Order: sequence, then structure tokens, then C-alpha cells
Amino acid sequence: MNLTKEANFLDLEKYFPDPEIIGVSPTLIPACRPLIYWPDKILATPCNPVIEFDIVLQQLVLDMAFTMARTNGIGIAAPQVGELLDVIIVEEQLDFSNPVVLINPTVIEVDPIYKFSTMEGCLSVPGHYEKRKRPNYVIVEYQNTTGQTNIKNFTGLAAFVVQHEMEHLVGKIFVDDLSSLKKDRIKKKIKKKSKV
Ligand code: QAP
Ligand code: CO
Repeated sequence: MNLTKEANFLDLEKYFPDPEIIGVSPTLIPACRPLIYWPDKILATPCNPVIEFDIVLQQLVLDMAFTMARTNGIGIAAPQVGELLDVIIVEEQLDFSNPVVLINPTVIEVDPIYKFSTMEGCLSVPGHYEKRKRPNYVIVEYQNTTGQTNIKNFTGLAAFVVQHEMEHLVGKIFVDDLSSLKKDRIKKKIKKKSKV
């Protein structure tokens, strides 16, 4: 997350996404939106493309970046805050300096070799991780908040996160393919947590 001024990771609540980097008006005030938790149906619903590149979209982008920072995420997709729109944000650098906003992303090219391995997690499946391999690079075409088209190459963890977030846009989530026994255990764990 790119956070303004002297970023102090012990004092995250003081810091806000840089409007210039994420491409939103500096007059907007960020809000933390409630996260949608798996297995909510919203997360299984495919999203719609963004058509209007207006101030409402900018507020969504700002709130998503803010919510991601507050919850220690490295990636977030609009359905995770209840908006069925093709919008994702990915932290390209793990020093929280470069959140990339991707609107209407499409994959142009993907590494045929699945060699990047990490523990995969999700803000919507708190406390659960699965070791997983994904392609090491991905080239994506997307629009920014003003509707301009860009092409960008992501590698390693950033590529992993881009692919994870893009799956949210088609209603897919990383725990879908687990056995139903395992899924039931995860559901119980999340329910228990949400009661506290
Ligand atoms: C996707 O997910 C990702 O369980 C982004 O208690 C994650 O930012 C791709 C998070 C890892 C590759 C590797 C998860 C925060 C953040 C949790 C996230 C939690 C707190 C997940
Ligand atoms: Co996720």
C-alpha cells in the first residue's frame, strides 16, 4: 500500500492511500468498508465490467485501497466489499509503496509453467492458507480510474496476487476446490471468529 508521509507500520491507522498513485480525487475521504466473508453468495457471483469512470468509481477504489491497508491485505477485489464490479487492487511491492488499480482486467499472456509457490490466503477467508503453485508471470490489459487502457507484466508474488484477485471477478475463490470436509471445517472456523 502506498501510504502518505512517514509510513510507520506500527501506526497504520494514521496512513491513507495516496490519491495520486491510485488515481482518485484528493478531496475524497476514504472509508473502511465491511468485508464479505466466504461462503457468502456474493463471492460466488460473477462481476460486471465498469462502464462509468466517475467519482462513484473513484470512491470505491479509494475505499478498497483503504480497507486493504487496514486489514493487512496485499490484494483486494470489489466483490470482497460487496460491489459486483471488475475492479481489483494489487500491491506490487511488499513495502506497501505501489498499489496498482486494475479495472476491467483481461489476461493477455500467462506463463505456461506453474512454478511460483506460496501460501495462498484471502481477506474473505481469514486465518486459512493453502500452499499453491501458479504461473510465474502474467501480462494483463486493464483500465485505470480515468478509463485509459494499460498493459502490465506482473511476476512472482504480484503475478500470484493478480491471478487470485481476477478469480474473484468470475466468482471463484481459492478454497472452492478443497474437499467438502475441509470446506466445512473452514466455514465453522470463520463462523466462530465472526461471533467474537
Ligand atoms: C491474495 O490476500 C494472496 O487470513 C491476497 O487473517 C494472499 O491479502 C495471494 C489476509 C497470499 C497470495 C498469497 C489474510 C489478512 C490477507 C488473512 C490477502 C488474514 C489477514 C490476504
Ligand atoms: Co481473495
